[in-house]
Order: sequence, then structure tokens, then C-alpha cells
Amino acid sequence: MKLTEIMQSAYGKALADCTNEEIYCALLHAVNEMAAKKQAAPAKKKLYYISAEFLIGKLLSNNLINLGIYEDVKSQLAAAGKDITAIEELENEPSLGNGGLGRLAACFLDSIATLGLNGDGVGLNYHFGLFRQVFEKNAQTAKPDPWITECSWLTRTDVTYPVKYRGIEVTARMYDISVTGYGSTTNKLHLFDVESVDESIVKEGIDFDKEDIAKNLTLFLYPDDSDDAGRLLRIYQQYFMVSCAAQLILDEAVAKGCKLHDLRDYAVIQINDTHPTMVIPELIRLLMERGMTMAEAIEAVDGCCAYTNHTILAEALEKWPMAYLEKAVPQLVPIIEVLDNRIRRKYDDKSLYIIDKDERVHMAHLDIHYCYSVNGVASLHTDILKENELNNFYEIYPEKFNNKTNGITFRRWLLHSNPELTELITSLIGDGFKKDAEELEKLAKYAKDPEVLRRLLAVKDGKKADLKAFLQRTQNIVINENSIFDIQIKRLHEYKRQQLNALYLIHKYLEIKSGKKPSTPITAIFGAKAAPAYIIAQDIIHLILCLQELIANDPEVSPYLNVVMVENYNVTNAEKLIPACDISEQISLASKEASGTGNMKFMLNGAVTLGTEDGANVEIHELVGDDNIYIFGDLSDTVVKRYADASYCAKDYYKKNKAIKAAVDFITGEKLLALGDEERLTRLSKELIGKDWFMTFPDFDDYVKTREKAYADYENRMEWAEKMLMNIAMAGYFSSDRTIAEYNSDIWKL
Ligand code: 26Q
Repeated sequence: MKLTEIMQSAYGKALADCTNEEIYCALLHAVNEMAAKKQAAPAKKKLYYISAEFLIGKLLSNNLINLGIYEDVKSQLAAAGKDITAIEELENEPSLGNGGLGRLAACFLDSIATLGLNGDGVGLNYHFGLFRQVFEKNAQTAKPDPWITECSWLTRTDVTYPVKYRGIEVTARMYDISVTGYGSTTNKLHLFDVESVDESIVKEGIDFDKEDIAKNLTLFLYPDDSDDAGRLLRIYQQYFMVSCAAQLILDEAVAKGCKLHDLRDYAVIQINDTHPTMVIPELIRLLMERGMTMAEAIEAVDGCCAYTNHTILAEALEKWPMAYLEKAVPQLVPIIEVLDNRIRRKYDDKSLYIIDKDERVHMAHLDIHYCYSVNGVASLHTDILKENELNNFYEIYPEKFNNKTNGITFRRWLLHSNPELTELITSLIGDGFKKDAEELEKLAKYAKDPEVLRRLLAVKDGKKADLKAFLQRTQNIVINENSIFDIQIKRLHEYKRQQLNALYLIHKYLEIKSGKKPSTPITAIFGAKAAPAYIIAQDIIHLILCLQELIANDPEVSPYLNVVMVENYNVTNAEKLIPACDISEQISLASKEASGTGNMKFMLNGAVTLGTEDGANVEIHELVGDDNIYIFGDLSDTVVKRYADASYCAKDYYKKNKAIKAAVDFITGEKLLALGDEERLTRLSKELIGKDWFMTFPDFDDYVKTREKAYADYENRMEWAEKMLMNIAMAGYFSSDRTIAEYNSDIWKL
């Protein structure tokens, strides 16, 4: 790629005279052209990864890396006095996801393309994404997060489909984003948009008319679903997504010679959690429209769909009232009834039914009965599905259940976000690990090499300085780069237990006040968005922001401890935070976090995990061994039993444990009340003392003890560096290339 020529022909001027905006646009077009040339020839069988979320992050540098031209472009720019990072920063990050599930989908697209597999993503083109988080008066407010600009990665296609609802028909149009594989072929992410979308209906914050679906369908991801109108809109959105997907799938299959009854030879559909579940009855409906009987259509769809479960939390398992489906998509109702009847005729066990006695449709049940594969996302999670949560289904379909431990793409989470570490690794073991991640294990032989360990520490220090500069520039926050960076970044949810972290920080604050000062200062960093309707989650954010303010203004404490909550946590922030981290907080209540993928990104960047035996932490622990991880807390069996026999009483712990009482009382003490909102702080404290549904108190003492041990160990820099190195060395297993190779060999068989 010759940048001077590209700029000359696009703008008629020299590279040095172009604005960063012009360069960004020209690069985008050049990359898209290169990517288009790398499209693979269509193969007979194709994977469709349908997901309501694709948290793809910024694409410019990722695409340059995958096309193998990043270094070249960077130096051509530098020669003209241009800085590639400044150009990268012009790109808006599309916030097309909530968190883990959406980011996983993005990592998977990268690996599917990299492995040269014939597979595209299918999702929705939300104009304002999830929401942009802004802190005002120590609380979260939500604003629209527009990302589509004139110069965008979206390409408008000529593909349009009608989508019918009760009483209204809308037109969908397909937009494409190229997915470049690393040194490999290019695939597509298809994002469907409603033609009649109207951005101007968004009023205060993220409020808009939820009834006007022709205008609002693709404005936001998961609009507030705490009221009926919001829940109904979610059904409209899901149906829009799957109807477009199903029409695309059938059109592409037929174009390749499919006779429809043999659909399974042309298409495999991965259903990412239950959000795209309606694709099953929709495909059946469309096949009937094309002349099949219902029995034939059900038979044709059999063997096409596979389902991934990402949660065991009851409240996240979608159950839609039949009345909602009647109202929005009546055409699916008779099909879902037949699908349910077939199960009723076969089994007496009512817990297996798709439609329950309250006339609610259990989307996961529909998936399990009518998909040929059901997978969990980490080995503990899959075991819990088999033995507890979905045991009745496992008994009848043992052959369907399988585990696919999640993974992450090393292109984004190492090569792009941490070029300094990439270079160090390459200088030691060559660059084979870029294609075969397990080669990272070759690093283990340097575990006792002081020279290597010193270089590793120097890389970490550099990334900490980078993060400091980034936070100062973008958020006006100043941190101490010589402190321990202890980071918890993920969606805000009680089961992830940001509140446990906050209780520790209060405890630490009180200790420092009483004269016990840490040897090395600590910077505790949070990043988290909370669903607007999730009140307690908002309260936890409020607590953290109040603590941040309290400590920042306390000269007795702030030299030793600081709390920082990063605003609008997203992929771009994560790319700066993760390489700079010393201690990775993965402290969910055991059994509740299906996998976690941030834990893998941190490990790969040489952070040491402080975590419970939950999700993929279990597998990280097995790989790195006891010496290179800090594990605390009750095990999942204990937790599951405690829920089953309802034996947990938070108040007992509160009364008996002085440290817990002191920390909890502090939430409603005069210091925080002077800064914060009494209603929020009182509600949170009551919730903890009266319920503590995610059992922070039983784990509190062990958490404090283990976190202190980690801080003490940090003092021995060489031993700490050895732990860092061993984490990097063992991270290869968590490459999404491995995960996708397993999906392909066990499920997709492309
Ligand atoms: C459901 C019903 C109504 C409204 C919203 C939802 C909803 C939305 C998003 C339910 C779930 C989600 C997202 C779930 C998610 O991100 N799960 C995470 O998936 C990761 C990838 O597998 C795992 O690593 C995490 O452990 C899991 O929490």
C-alpha cells in the first residue's frame, strides 16, 4: 500500500498536507478494497453465527494487523510526520454489545476468518449502540452512543427483505462489515437495519417512543426492558434479526443448489444464547411458505441449529409470554405450539415443556429440543448445566451436550493492544505463537532468567505509564504509575461482586486511617456499565464513585490508596487497561460466572488473577498452578447447596464479623452520606445486610487475606515477574483459534 499515491489520488495533495480525518477515510477505503480481494470462494456448507451482540471494537488497526500491513502503514505515516495512534483515535467504537457475549462473538468472527472457515456473522445495526455512560453527581447517566459516520466500515448492500408483524410490515436492508482474517481470507458481518429507522425520535437521554417500531427497531441494543413496551420491543427486534437471517440463509442455500429438504448440507446456524431462538420457528415458517408441510419443514431444520448457553442466572433465561408473541409475531405462534406438542406427547415431565403452565415460552427449552448441539462456555459451567441446571434435558439428550471453553483473539488482545510485549515474546521464542498460540509455552523456560524477567517488568511499567497518560488525556484522572494496578472491568452485576471489591476498599481505607499503611500504594480501578433499570447496580456504581471522591480528597489516605472508576468502559478502554494491569479481579460468586473472558485477556498480558474457582478461572488455575494465581472463597458445590437449603443468613455474618460490620456501616456513615445520595446508600446497605443474595460476606475474610497476600508477594519483584511470565506462557489454550477449531470439528464440520 502506497499512502502517498492513495492520498494524491483521493485528495490531490501530499500525505503530509492531509488531515488525520482524510487519512483515516482513505485508509478505511484502501483496507476495504484489500479485504474484498481476499474473499474466499463460496463453499457448499456455511456457518451463520447469529447474535444480538457483536462488540467488535475499533477496526482500523485490527484490520491493518490482520492484513499484515500495520508496520508498513505506521512507518509511511511517521515519515510524513503523522502519528497512527492519533488517526486510530478518530474512529468511533460501535457499542453493539453489553459485554462478554458480544465480545466473544467478535473474537469468534476473527478466528473463523483466520482459520479460513466459511462463516459469517448476522446481527443488527443499532444506530446508538447500548448507551454511552456519563458520570454526573457520582452516578451513571445514559446517553445515546452514535457511531455511524460518513466514513464508516459499514457497506450498504442491495439485499432487502420484508419483515411482517401483526398489522405492520417493515423493510430490512443488509449492511456489511468485512471481517479480515489474520494472514487469511475475509468473511462478513451482516448487520440488518430497518429502512424506516428515525434517529430523531430519541428524546431525553435514551428515551424514545417504544411503540413506533418502524422507526425505533434498530436504534438501541436492548432498550430498557423493565416495562411491557420495552419487553415487547425486544421481541420485535429479535424477530427482525432472525427473519432477516433466515431469509438470507435460504436465499444463499438455494443459490448454491439446495433443494431445501437438504438444508443441513448447506447451512449450520450457531444460536448465541437464546436471543436468536426464534430463527427455528421462522425457518420452519419460511419453508412452509415455499411449499413444505410443517412436518417436512421441522425435519428439514433438524440438524441445522446449534445452541450456546452463556448463563445459569434464572433472570437472564428468556421466557416470553405467549400473549407478547401473539401481539407481535402471531405467525410463529401455531408453529411454536406444534413444536411444544411434540414434546408433550413424548414426555410427562412438565419441566421439559416449551410452553409452561403460565403460557410463557421458554426459549432455552425450544433450543435444546430442536438443536443438535448444546454447549456451555467453560468446563465448570458445562458440568453445572449437565448436573444441575439442565439435568433433566441432559438425561434425555446426553449426546447433545458439549463444552467449548471460551477464547479470545490474540490479534486484538496481544498484538494490537500490547506491541511491546509482543516484541519481547518474539525476541525470545520467535513469532510462531502468532499462528499457533500454544507455542507461548516455550516462554516457561525463561521463568528463572533475571534478564528476561527484568525486561518483562519494564514492558509492564511502560504500559502502566501509557495508561496513566491515557486516563489523564481522556478522563482527566491522574494516577500513580508506581502503584499496584488492581483492576476489575466487566458489566456491573451483583453476581460479579463489584460490591465485594468495594467492601475490601473500605476496609483498607479504615486500616490506613488507623495507621496500617501498604508498602506499595494501590490503585483500584473499575470499569462497568449497569443496565439503566438495574437499581442496585446503579447504587454500587454510586458507592464506588463516592469512595473515589472521598479518598482523592483525603491526604492521609490518597498517597497509599486510590479508587478510580473509568467512565464509559468499552473495548477501546479495555485495550489500554488490560496491558497495564498487575492484579486481575475475577471475584464472581462460584457457579455464577459462566466463563469470563476478561480473565483470559489479563493473563495473556501478564496480570495475575485474584479470583474464585468459577468459570474459566478454574481452567486458568489448573494451567498455571497454585503458585501463579490467588484463589479464594467457597467452591461452587458449597454455594449450590447453600442456595438449595436456603441456609444463608447475611445478618448473622454482619453481626458476628467485626470487619464486615465496620465496612458495611461505613456505607451509611457520615463520611459517605456527606458526599452521596442517602436513598441509594441506604438501599445498598439494606440489601447487603438483609439479603446479600450473591454471598459476599461468607467470602469476605478469605478475600481480604488473599488480596493482602498478593500485595505482599508483589513486593518481591523477581518472584512476581515469574508469576507474570508463567501466566503468559500458559495463556495459549485460551486463544479463540483453539475454541473455533473445536466448534468446527465437533459441531459445524465445515
Ligand atoms: C435477556 C433477557 C432480556 C434482556 C436481556 C437479556 C440478556 C442480555 C445480555 C441476557 C444476557 C446477556 C449477556 C450475557 C453475557 O454476556 N454473558 C457472558 O457471556 C460470556 C461469553 O460466554 C461469558 O464469558 C460470561 O461469563 C457471561 O456472563
